[in-house]
Amino acid sequence: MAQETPQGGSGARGPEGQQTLSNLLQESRRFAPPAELAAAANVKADAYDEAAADRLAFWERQAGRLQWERPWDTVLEWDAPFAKWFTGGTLNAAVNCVDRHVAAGRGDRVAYYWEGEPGDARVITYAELQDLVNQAANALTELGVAKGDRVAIYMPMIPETVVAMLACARIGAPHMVVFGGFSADALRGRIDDSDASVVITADGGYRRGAPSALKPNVDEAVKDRPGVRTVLVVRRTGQEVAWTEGRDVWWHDVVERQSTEHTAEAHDAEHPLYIMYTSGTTAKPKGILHTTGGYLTQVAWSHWAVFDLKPETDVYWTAADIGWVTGHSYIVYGPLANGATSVMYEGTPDTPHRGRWWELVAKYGVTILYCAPTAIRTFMKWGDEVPAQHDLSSLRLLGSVGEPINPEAYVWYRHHIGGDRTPVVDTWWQTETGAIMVSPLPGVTEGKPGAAMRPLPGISADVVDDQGAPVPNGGGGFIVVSEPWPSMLRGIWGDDQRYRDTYWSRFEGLYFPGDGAKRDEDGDIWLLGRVDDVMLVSGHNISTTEVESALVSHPKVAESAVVGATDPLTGQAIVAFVILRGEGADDGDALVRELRDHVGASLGPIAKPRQILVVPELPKTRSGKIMRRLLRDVAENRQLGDVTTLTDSTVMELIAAKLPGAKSDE
Ligand code: 6R9
Repeated sequence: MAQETPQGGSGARGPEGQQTLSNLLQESRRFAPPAELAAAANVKADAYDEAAADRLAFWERQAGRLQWERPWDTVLEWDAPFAKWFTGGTLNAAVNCVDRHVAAGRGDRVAYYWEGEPGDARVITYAELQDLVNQAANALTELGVAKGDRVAIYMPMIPETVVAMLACARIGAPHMVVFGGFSADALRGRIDDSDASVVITADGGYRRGAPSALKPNVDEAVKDRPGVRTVLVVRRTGQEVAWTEGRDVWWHDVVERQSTEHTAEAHDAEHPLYIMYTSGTTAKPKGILHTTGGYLTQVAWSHWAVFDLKPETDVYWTAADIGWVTGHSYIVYGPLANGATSVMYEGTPDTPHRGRWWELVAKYGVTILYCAPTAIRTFMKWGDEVPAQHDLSSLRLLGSVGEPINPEAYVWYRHHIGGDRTPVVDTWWQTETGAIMVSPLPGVTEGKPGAAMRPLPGISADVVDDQGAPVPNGGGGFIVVSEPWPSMLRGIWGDDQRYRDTYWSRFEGLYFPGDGAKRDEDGDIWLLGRVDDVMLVSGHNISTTEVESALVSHPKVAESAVVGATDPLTGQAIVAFVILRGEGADDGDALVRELRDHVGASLGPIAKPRQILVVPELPKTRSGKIMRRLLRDVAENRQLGDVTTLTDSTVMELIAAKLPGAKSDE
C-alpha cells in the first residue's frame, strides 16, 4: 500500500471510518464583479437575506413576475417527497412566454435571431412567434391532440422546435423532446414510456456541413406502434423521406393554413409541462416530470438573476441543444418568459470554420453567452488565435453549465472570450432541478475559478458527509438540497417508487442529486463530479474533477478525463485520458512523465495517475459530459457498455486504437 498522503488536503474520516471526499485542489485566484455591472445588477446581496428571512414569501414574489389567470391559494404543499407549488393558481406558459410581451406593446422585439448551419438566417419577433405558436396550437388540436396528451419532439435546432414546444404548452399537452442525435431505439423507448401519440420531427437538420436525416429514425421508432397516430414533419433539408399515408403529415400542409388566432386556456399551476428523459447510470432512462407554475417561476427568475438579463438591451445566447434541459430552461422558457432576445444556432461550432461561434457573437452583438465546459476546452484545444480574430467586445457576461469547469478553462474563457471584463458564472443544476441552483450572482459574488460558490437565494443546498451531517469548511462530501424548490421535478413519469429510491433514500429528508462536492475554507461550494465516478485510491476518495483540473492546468493539456481502474496494489488506480492543445503536439514518454509529476505537484503524490493516455477525442453525451463509464471499460479491458447516448460512436474506436501503444510509467 502506498503511504503517501495528500498535500494540503483534508480528507477527514467519517464516523464509520469511511473517508469522505478528499479536498486536494487549492485555488487562490479571485475575480470581483465589475463595478458598473454590480451597481446596475438586477439582484444585489440583500436578496440572500431577503430569501433567508422568508423563503416562501421570496418565491411568491418571484411568481408574481409572471402573469397568472387566477392567483394561487397556497405557495407550497409539501408531502415529502412530493411538492406542489402555487396550488389553486392557473396560468398558461405560452402566454407568459409570448402573448403577454406582445400585449404589452413589445411585439416588435426580436425573440430569436436564428442562424442555420449553412448560413441561412431568420429573425423572429415576439409578434411573429405568437402567430406561429397559435397556428401550431390550432394544428395540434385539429390533429386530435388534447390537453394531457404527450407529444414527442425529435427535431434539429430550428425555430419550429421552439414553436412546437410552446404550442404543446399552450394547449396543455406535455412535450417530450428527444435529442436529435439519439438513435431510433432511444426514441422508441422514450415514446413507449411516455405513451406519446404524436411525434413532431423534420426530414433532417444540418450538422457538420451536411444534411443529417431524422425522419428515418422516427419511421424505425414508431413502426409497430399504432399508439402513434400522427407524425408531423417539418421540411428543413429537402431530403427524400419515406411516407406513411394516414400517419405522416407535412408541417407546411397542416400548420401554415391555420388561423393565427388561438384562445389559450389557463392551466393549473401543477399541470404537467414536459417530460425530459435522463439516462443516468442505469439502463432505463428516467422520465423527469416538470409542471407549469413553479418551473416557470424559477427558470424566469434565475435567468434574470444569474445572467443579470436586461431584456431591452441584451442579446442572450445559450449555445446548447434544445434536447438538453439547458435548452428547455435557458433557450426557451427562461429567456422568453423574460422577454429576452436570444440567438439560436443550428449547427456545430466548427462548420464551416472554427470561428463560427465568434462570428455569430460579432454578427448579433451577443452580450451574454452560456455554454458547456466541453465547448470551452475544445476552443482551448483549437487555439487562442481563433477567437482573437473576431470582435467579441459586446460580451459582458459568460456562463458555464453541464460539468465542473476546470479553473484553467474558466480563466481561459474569461480572458480569451471575455476580454478579462466579463464575470463567469458557473451554474450547477440538473434536469431534475429544472433550473439553476448553485451559482455566483454576477453583480455580487467575487468569483473563484472552478467554484459554483453558493446556493441561489431561495435555495437551501448544503454539503454533507456520508451520514448526512453538514461538513465543516474545508471538508468534502455530497451536495444535497434540504428544502423543496419551485422548479423541482415532480417525480419520475409513472414510477413514484423509483423517484423515492433514486433521490430521497440516500439521506433522510434530503434530496440527493448524486454529485460530490466540497466546501472551501470560506464556505463556498465546489462541485466534484458524479459520486459514481469517485475513485478510491489507497483508502482515499479522490474526485475525478480535481485530477482532471490539475491536468488541464498544464499548458499542454486541453482536456482530460480520469477514471479509477482496479489495481492489485491500491484498490483503484488513476488512469487519465488527455487531449493535447494544438495539433500534432508531442505525446512521448517524457510528456507523460511531466504530466504525472505536474499532478503530483498540484494535488499530492496520491493523485498521480498510474497511466496517462493521449487520445484525440473523448466519449461524450449530448450535453458534452464525459462518459467515464466507457473509459473505465477501456481501462479495465472490458467489453464496452451501453453506447446509445454517445454523440459520436466512432470515438471509442479511436481511443481503443490508442491502447496497444499505451503509455505508462509503470
Ligand atoms: C444542467 C445539466 C446534471 C449533472 C449534475 C452534475 C453536472 C451540471 C454543473 C455540473 C459541476 C456545474 N453538472 N452543471 N457539475 N458544475 N456547473 O447539466 O443537467 O444534463 O441533467 O446533468 O451535470 O453532475 O448532476 P443534466
